[in-house]
Amino acid sequence: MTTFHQPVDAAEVPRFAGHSTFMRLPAVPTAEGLDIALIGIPWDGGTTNRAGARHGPREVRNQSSLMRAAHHASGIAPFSIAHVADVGDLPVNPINLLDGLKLIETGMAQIAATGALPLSCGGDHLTTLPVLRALAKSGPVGLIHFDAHSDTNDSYFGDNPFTHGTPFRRAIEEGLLDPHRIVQIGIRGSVYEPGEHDWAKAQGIRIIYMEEFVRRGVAEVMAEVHSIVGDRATYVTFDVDSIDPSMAPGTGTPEIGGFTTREAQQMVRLLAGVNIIGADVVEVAPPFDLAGMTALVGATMMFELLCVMADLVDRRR
Ligand SMILES: [Mn+2]
Repeated sequence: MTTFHQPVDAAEVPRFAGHSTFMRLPAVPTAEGLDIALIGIPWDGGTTNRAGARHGPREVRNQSSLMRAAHHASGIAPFSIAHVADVGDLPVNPINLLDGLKLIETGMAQIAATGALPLSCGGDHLTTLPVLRALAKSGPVGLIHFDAHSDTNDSYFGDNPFTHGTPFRRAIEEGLLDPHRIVQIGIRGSVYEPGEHDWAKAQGIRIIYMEEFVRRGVAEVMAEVHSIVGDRATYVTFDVDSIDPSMAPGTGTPEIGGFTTREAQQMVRLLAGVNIIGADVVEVAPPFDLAGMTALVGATMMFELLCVMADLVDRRR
C-alpha cells in the first residue's frame, strides 16, 4: 500500500506548535520520490520599490498551518493522492542579483530533475524567471499569469534588464515562453506610459484587463484561458497583488480594484484540466502585512493550486 506524507495531525499537536513547514508537512532534504515539491524562494532582489517579499516564505509557512486535509468544494484530498512535502528554501544571494538568479535556477533544476512538480512561494516576481529557465529547457511553455501588472517592461534605472517588472519580457526573449500561449488576468492600475503594454500585445500575449474580467466573469474568462493554453505544458504564476489590497495589503506594489479572494479561488479551481508543469505564489511581503492576512491569502492560494496539481498527478497515475 502506498504511504503518502501526511501533515501533522492538529488533533495531536495544535496548529501553533511544532516546526513551521508548508501545510505542516514533513521537511525533506530533496524532492526525490515526491509528486509535488513545496518550495520557498526567499529573494526580492528584483524589487523596484517596497522590498520585503524575501520574508514571504517564512510567513506563508506560518499561515499555512491553517490548511486542512481536504478541499471542501472539489473533495480533493491532496495529501492522500500525491506525495507532497516541504523541500525547504532554495539557496539565494540577497546582495548579488545575477548570482541570486543563478542560484534559484540551479536549485529549481535539481528539483525538476527528480520529476516532482514544483509549487513555490516567493519572493518577488523576478523569481519566476529563473524558475522558467529551469523548467522550460525543452522548449517554450505556456503561462497563466494572475497579476495587477503585466511585468513585461524592458528596463529600469538605466539599462538594468532584471527586475520584478521585466521577467516575462526576458522569458519571451530567452525562448522560455510561447507568447501566443500567455494569458494575463487582472491587469490594472496606472502605467508608466499609455503604450506600456504595446510590446506585450505585439508578441501575442492576451491581456485580460480587470475591466474585461468584471464584465465577462470568472467562467467565461477561464474558458478562454483554457482555449489559449490548450493541453500543452503550462506554468501558472499567481502574484498576490492581483488580489485587492483590502484583502491582501502585504505586498510591494498594491493596486486597488483587484480580485476578491473568492474570485481568485474560483479561477484557480477552474485550472482543472490544464497541463500544469509548475506553479508559484509570489510577492507576499510580510513587512506591509496586517495580522498575517496576506500570508494567509498566499497560503490558501498555494493550497488551491496544490489541490488542482495533486488531482492532475492522481489522474495520470
Ligand atoms: Mn507581478
